[in-house]
Amino acid sequence: MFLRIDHIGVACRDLEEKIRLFSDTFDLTVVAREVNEEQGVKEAMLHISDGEGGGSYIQLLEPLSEDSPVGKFLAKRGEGVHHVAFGVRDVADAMGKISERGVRLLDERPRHGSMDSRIAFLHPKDVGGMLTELVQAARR
Ligand code: CMX
Ligand code: CO
Repeated sequence: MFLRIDHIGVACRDLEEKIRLFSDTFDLTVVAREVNEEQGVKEAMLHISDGEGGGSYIQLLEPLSEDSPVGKFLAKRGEGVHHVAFGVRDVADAMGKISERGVRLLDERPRHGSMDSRIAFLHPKDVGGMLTELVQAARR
């Protein structure tokens, strides 16, 4: 079902500071920056490599408000890995299969993600405590 790891999402208090840290430490380049109001984040994608169906990235996330998913996470757990995102060929198809296997979906239908991808989240309590995102990358 999974093509590759699309990205690791990292919760940050200060996006610009963490962009400098990750790009300087690992020689990574920012390939996209956006504000996603629906997800409550200001974010940057740092490119690692290209693979089947899309690339692999580190996604740095700063919350737009304290009551957003990343805002709550920072208050509860502090900075660090927030979620793991897997690349799939067809996000709606993957959502259907995973839901039939008893895992709760946090999204009823795919939403807009970074770089025009289509995304959906799975409940962390049903995936061993790991907040999991499915990503169908935009066609290039
Ligand atoms: N990883 C693992 N577990 C997590 C978690 C995370 N990132 N966030 C919350 N949890 C756990 C909590 O610790 C809590 O467990 P306990 O009951 O044992 O304490 C449980 O899940 C419920 O958490 P909560 O704080 O009561 O509930 P929230 O209102 O914070 O909701 C969640 C949690 C996962 C449902 C919500 O964050 C969500 O819908 N996330 C999906 C959307 C998202 O994260 N968007 C930002 C990223 C956007 C992007 O990648 O593009
Ligand atoms: Co993500």
